[in-house]
Amino acid sequence: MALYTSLCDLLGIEVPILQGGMAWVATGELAAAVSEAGGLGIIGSGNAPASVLEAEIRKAKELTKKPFGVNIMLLSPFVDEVVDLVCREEVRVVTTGAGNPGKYVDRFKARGTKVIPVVSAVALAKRLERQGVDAMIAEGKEGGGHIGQLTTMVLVPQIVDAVSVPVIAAGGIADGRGVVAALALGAQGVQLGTRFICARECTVHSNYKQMVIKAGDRDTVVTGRSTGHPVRVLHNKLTREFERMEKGGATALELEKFGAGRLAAAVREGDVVNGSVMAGQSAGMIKREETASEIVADLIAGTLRVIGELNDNFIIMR
Ligand code: TUI
Repeated sequence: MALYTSLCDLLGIEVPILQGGMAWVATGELAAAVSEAGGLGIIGSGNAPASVLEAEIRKAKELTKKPFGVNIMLLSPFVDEVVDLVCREEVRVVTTGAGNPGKYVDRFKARGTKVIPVVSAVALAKRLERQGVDAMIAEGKEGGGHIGQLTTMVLVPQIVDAVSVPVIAAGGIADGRGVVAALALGAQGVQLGTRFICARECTVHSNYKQMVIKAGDRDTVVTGRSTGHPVRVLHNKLTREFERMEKGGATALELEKFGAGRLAAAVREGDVVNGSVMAGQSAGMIKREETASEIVADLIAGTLRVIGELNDNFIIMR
């Protein structure tokens, strides 16, 4: 991984693998386990108030001395208090999702916190580079949760060409083949969410993990397009009802009310029938629960194996 040391140096990590800061799912335990394994663990703040996030940051600080990050979900009603907390706690890395973090960038930078927004289009990437972000996560629509319009395959090279900060690829990456593909597209690192849902240290309800493990290639759907906030989830009774409401012309407010609390119900109570089981299309590739350290080791071994195979085949072709 010597080629990819600049991103690792920037973040103080050993391997260029980030764990997505998934709302409710990415707790202090999971983030600490990924950081201990040499990657960057990231706590998800989602829609939670700062007091909930504070407990997770404390937990992560008890479990690891290595750097970890916090994801700030910019649609959250608590975003300002979460930003204050992250500054107070001197979190080393902040990722953002579901919006433009521009107005917060200067505050983070003044404290030496690295700022890494998720982007799903070139225009925002260019704007944020001008505002001084340290790197960017280009997330394609194969990913779970809130998504943009473009696939990873076309988004990553266009972002890489548009900016000069390091780009981290996300969306649809679950093994060494995906890591090599991302590096080939010009990314300097990868972020995985769905595979880490099935990490042993991930505290989601076992029903949630089992649903990801059992999922096949076509088991995710995208709901919420009519609200302007499309979300990829595993299909269930909730998604069928949501689709019926969207087709019937329900307003964004009605849909928002109907969807409220559904992710927490799936994550905490294991309600995978009426709850929102957010996961990416890579769910079909995930076969078992493993420790975070086994996942990171498998990603690195897979990456090196695929690079070796490509090299060997190229020599034979010639
Ligand atoms: O943020 C995510 N994934 C998420 S957030 C979340 S919680 C939620 N629940 C219901 C509705 C909405 C959110 C669950 N999963 N991923 C990162 C991500 N960010 N993907 C796409 C974007 C994005 C989209 C638009 C980033 C910036 C953006 O810019 C809009 C603008 O203002 O220019």
